Amino acid sequence: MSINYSEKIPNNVDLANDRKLQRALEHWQPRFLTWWQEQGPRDSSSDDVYLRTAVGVDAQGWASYGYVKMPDYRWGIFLADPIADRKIGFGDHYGEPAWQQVPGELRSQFRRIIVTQGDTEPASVEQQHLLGLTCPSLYDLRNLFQVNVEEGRHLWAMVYLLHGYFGRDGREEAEQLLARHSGDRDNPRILGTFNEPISDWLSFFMFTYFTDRDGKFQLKSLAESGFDPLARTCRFMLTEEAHHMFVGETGVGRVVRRTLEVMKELGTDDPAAIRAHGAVDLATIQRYLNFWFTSSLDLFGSEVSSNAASSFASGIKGRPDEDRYEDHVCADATLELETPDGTESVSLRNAMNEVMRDAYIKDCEIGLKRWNMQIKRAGYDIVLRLPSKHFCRSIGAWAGVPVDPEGKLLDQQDYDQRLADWLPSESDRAFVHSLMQRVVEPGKMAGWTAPPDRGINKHPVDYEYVRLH
Ligand code: BYC
Ligand code: FE
Ligand code: FE
Repeated sequence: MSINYSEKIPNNVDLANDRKLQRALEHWQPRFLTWWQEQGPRDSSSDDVYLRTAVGVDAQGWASYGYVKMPDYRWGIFLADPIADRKIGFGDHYGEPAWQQVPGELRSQFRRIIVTQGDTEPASVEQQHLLGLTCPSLYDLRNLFQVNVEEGRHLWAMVYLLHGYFGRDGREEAEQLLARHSGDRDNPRILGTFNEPISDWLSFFMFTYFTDRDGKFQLKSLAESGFDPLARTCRFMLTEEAHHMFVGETGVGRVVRRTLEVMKELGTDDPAAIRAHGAVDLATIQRYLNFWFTSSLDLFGSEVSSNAASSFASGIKGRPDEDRYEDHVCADATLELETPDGTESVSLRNAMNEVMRDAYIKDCEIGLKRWNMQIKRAGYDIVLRLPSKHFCRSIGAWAGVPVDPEGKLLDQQDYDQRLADWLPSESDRAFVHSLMQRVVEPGKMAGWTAPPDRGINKHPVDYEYVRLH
């Protein structure tokens, strides 16, 4: 089905033939726009931004480019095409037809997961609210705004499900999605990472590399869901997600490249000298990486989780790329799990969060390899590393356990003393903040980052990606 852009809410779900749902969503729409004006990118509403908008879900349709003022962006509801006779691919209902409605007995579990997913999307926009004011280039500013409008659309995707399939409860949850705010003391966002400030661009690049990648894995596992509208919506969201992680991978890579240039120019790897020259030393980059990676590991939940087991058993949430596994039921399988008290054998269903976390960690390694290749080619013997998955955890079996980045258990006192070597200190943050100066001349880059290899949609790097007003 093609997307009807003459409607208030572009969609490929035949909204025009469901007047009640259409009215409910049109009622929510102005609230979303008010939220966007208040919590979205600051002072950006009259800028013309070179953005990609989805005009169809097929290979050609989903990436149509042009200048848009963000409040006029066409946030729409798009589901990937249905798969005929789709069957549930895992758990106790393996092989049964996928559901077009939410089974009554699974309603509250589905609602909780959809709300949690939906909550992260506007949260990230709130976290990035002020970043535009200190953009390192117009190219980066445009990418920030692209990520922001798409996270806004991801919120729409979840609100559509809440309104369409969860009645009054769903409508109430949709209101709450605009009422909670990132970092709000009284009414914060649901998951930890989404209450952390993203007040500098190094954090933004780490967040889009590590935290959007949690998004990729959670969406992949929900794309397996027995509830077909959820699966289809997540499949389409994943096509957009790739760009967010691209922004993170190339963003960190460019910071590293600039640091290497400065190291070469100065003939030293002394952090103080590099900083004095306006670049970020590799040790600081490593500390930022440690922070965002470990915070994102917590997003997978506890190693042993009855929630995870019941989501898998009942067909709510599968494993990312479920068809790569042989056993889709996992009734008797077990997993050896490392806990602070030694190795424990647990039922695989209970360990699904850990299975996902391990797949995620493997995926995280790819960017590190690329960044390290640059460092090696520049002739330096320094390696960026992912810390142990037990380091600095706040959720699960390792929460609060004093483990160093190599995974070694330490005395609490020892650990506390060395933490500043491993995580960004106040002075690291103050230094990184001091670099954040706005650069908006087309093609110009802030001194702490290298330019990208190429521009967007075949345009040159010095294209006027945002026309500021
Ligand atoms: N912080 O059994 P447990 C994205 C809660 S990112 C705070 O261990 P479970 C995006 C948990 O909610 C993808 N609380 O875990 C990225 C539960 O609370 P209740 C987001 C946490 O339930 C960038 C309790 O602890 N999508 O899209 O198996 C930009 C015990 O839970 C945390 C999803 O997460 C935490 N880190 O799994 C924009 C998918 N971890 O219910 C967007 C939907 C756990 O007892 N969510 N808790 O009050 C889920 O599937 C699951 O809720 C979780 C947790 C994987 C998050
Ligand atoms: Fe998203
Ligand atoms: Fe994203």
